[in-house]
Amino acid sequence: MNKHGYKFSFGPWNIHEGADPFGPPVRVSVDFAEKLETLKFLGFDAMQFHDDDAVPGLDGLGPAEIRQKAQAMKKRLDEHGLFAEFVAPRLWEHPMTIDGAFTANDPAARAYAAERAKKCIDIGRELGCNFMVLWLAREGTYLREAKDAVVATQRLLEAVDAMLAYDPDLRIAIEPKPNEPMDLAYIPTIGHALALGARTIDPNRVGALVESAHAVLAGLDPSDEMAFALAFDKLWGVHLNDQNGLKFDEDRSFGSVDLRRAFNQVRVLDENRYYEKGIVGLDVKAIRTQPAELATKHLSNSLSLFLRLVEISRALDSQKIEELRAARDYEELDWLVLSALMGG
Ligand code: 3MF
Ligand code: MG
Repeated sequence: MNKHGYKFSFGPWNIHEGADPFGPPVRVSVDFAEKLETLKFLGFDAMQFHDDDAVPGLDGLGPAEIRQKAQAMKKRLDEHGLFAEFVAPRLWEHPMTIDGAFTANDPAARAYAAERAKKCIDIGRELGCNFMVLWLAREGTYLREAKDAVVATQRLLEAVDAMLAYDPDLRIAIEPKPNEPMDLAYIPTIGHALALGARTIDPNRVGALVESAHAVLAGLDPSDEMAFALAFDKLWGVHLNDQNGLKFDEDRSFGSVDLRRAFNQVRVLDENRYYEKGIVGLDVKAIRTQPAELATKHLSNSLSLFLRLVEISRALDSQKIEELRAARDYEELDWLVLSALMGG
């Protein structure tokens, strides 16, 4: 398949059993080996990892065991001609992280988070991947008075500094999200992520990852969030998906809700040569009604849609667009884009 210069990834959590807060799993769980085969079969290039996707049960393991298991995972990836795009510390499932990880009020919980982050970095090193994505899941509050937001922000900065100091080769992309699982998160937008990065001990090693649905949940346009990071060379990752308004995090197939919004994300990435800079990551889930044997179409559809939109974007008449901008005829420009999306 001609991928127009792009490389694609997804994470093992994107092949999902379909459980939601109101009902149990509806699909059998697929083991990691099969997910790896599927990734390769569908034409993806890289796997996204949480630390415990790469080394299950790592909280109960010592450093030597963790290293050994991570090396075994690296071998499996190599055998498939795949690589790890990033390793993300899963700092939201362990009982110690109930009140947040780096911003927990309990010092023992913060110490747990710091140790877990180091284990994640160790795993990345063994996977040949010095790139961490940091989704700050529970760093926020259910009620505002529960934590001091200024202290919490300083604690996040200290935590990122500690990770940068632990490994001089590490690069971190912060993945903002405004809510869920918390009511209010401390790092809700790309602006927050980049401001935090700018105050660390090594700003050159901190960037951002934009997830389409997270931007929509913040009431923002994903392509503008991407553009803001691209303007400063800080867009180091994307999680493409879609989201129908201000609801729970839906992780719908890319472009399935708002095709034009998807088009504008592809366009800003393509016009800024993102294919030379990063991987096109998906963070999509099959809807719960999808039968188990048909539960990878959200992945293949998202990838195909991205490539179709690249073609549409590249085929647009750029001279015509410049003329319409100069004439301020944005209604005609609107029609040009809509016509292209409807097939010309
Ligand atoms: C939650 C997310 C996360 C992150 C992942 C990698 C579980 O809304 O998007 O997926 O993408 O933890 O950082
Ligand atoms: Mg994500």
